[in-house]
Amino acid sequence: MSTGNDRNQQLFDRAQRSIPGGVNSPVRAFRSVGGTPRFIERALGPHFWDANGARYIDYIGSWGPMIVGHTHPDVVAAMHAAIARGLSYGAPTAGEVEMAEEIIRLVPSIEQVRLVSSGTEAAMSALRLARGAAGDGKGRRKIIKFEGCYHGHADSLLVKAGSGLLTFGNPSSAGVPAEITQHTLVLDYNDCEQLEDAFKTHGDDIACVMVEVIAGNMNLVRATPEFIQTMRKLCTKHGAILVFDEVMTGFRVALGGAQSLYGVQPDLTVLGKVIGGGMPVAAFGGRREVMKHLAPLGGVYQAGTLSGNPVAVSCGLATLKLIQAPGFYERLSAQTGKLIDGLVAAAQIHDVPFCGDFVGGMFGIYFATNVPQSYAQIMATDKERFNRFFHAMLDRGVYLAPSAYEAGFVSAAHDDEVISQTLATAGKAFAAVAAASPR
Ligand code: KE4
Repeated sequence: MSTGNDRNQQLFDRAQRSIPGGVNSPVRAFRSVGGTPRFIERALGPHFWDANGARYIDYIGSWGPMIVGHTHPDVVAAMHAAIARGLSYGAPTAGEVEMAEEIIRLVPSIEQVRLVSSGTEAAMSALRLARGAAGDGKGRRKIIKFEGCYHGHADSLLVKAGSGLLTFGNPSSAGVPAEITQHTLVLDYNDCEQLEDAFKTHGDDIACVMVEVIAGNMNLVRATPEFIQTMRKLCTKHGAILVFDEVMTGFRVALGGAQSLYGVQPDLTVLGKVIGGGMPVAAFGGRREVMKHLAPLGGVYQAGTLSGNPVAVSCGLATLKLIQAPGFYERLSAQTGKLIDGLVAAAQIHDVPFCGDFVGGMFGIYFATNVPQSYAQIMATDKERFNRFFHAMLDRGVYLAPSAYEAGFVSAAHDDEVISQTLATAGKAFAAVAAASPR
């Protein structure tokens, strides 16, 4: 039991009696960084407050959705109006059509789209659709994903690399039978040669390649343009479906997502986070030729009680409207750049090996000399120094992602004052890191 008057610890002790690990999503338990998770009571703009009333500058933004800042008045007003009309009908609504049309207009590779309630559900459904539609609708079983990329927790995607290169994957979670993962090939991110070899060996059996074009689940790691162009070329040649998982990067790194930055069109795109603005809205969509295989038109089944929920969609639509303001992404990118440049400068003053990278409103920070370009290089970064830095920042009111292997997020509400407060705090945090672990 907790002692003292730390409400976070009291709530955490209580939560662990009724919820496994005391949380509803594992990363929130602080197991990677240690310490007591903060139970958040309210949020506004770039800040949120914990159960002790302590204020933090928030750099997780609910892991991406809160791109316009917390409790934006336009978003709150839109939701209040929707709530007053009813919460859920289980029947189509005009708002869903408007949302679908907005997504199609903003993401040119998407000709038709289906709304669901989570990124996991969207990625799982896109995978099933790809398997059903591949090979001109004859269907295929094998899929390719990449080590370090996360696409939610559907069984086929909870896979770690096979024992040798080009051997099919093994479950990365208990409860997933090997029969489920035997068709999943896990390759190295940014390794074009492996990709070429995989298609040489399995080409016409491959249903799809699923990738985070800018990976955000092994910290931030950019795909090389060659890597993405190679997978586009190979999928086209072999009749495989190319799936971009843009749950995190969609409307986060640019209005058109990562695919607009790389100039490569996938066959399917998976979306989430920002399109819900903090409410449970996700989506998968793409070429009409592929989407026509989805029920009720085709044989690939997918369904959902709360898919396209009117209150959630009202939040998403209000968010999508705000991010289309002229100069939104230029301003967002400028603020993220000030953050990263300032952190790098602060680390240099204290002689701490550190670097950073960012794309739009998404960033990676690394206790390493060079920006990592692969899963192996991410794994070689200094986790202990990250954890020290994390707590030194948290204790001073700056909340970073509680893991060295997650990306961070800036919102439109992170103005110059907030960024300069963050950098002043970072100076103290890097001093603490240097004192605790001199080079
Ligand atoms: P959800 O089921 O959590 O909505 O989305 C799964 C998902 C799919 N694809 C990508 C690229 C994702 O980043 C995610 C979820 N991202 C994590 C952050 N690493 C969500 C945070 C969490 O798991 O609590």
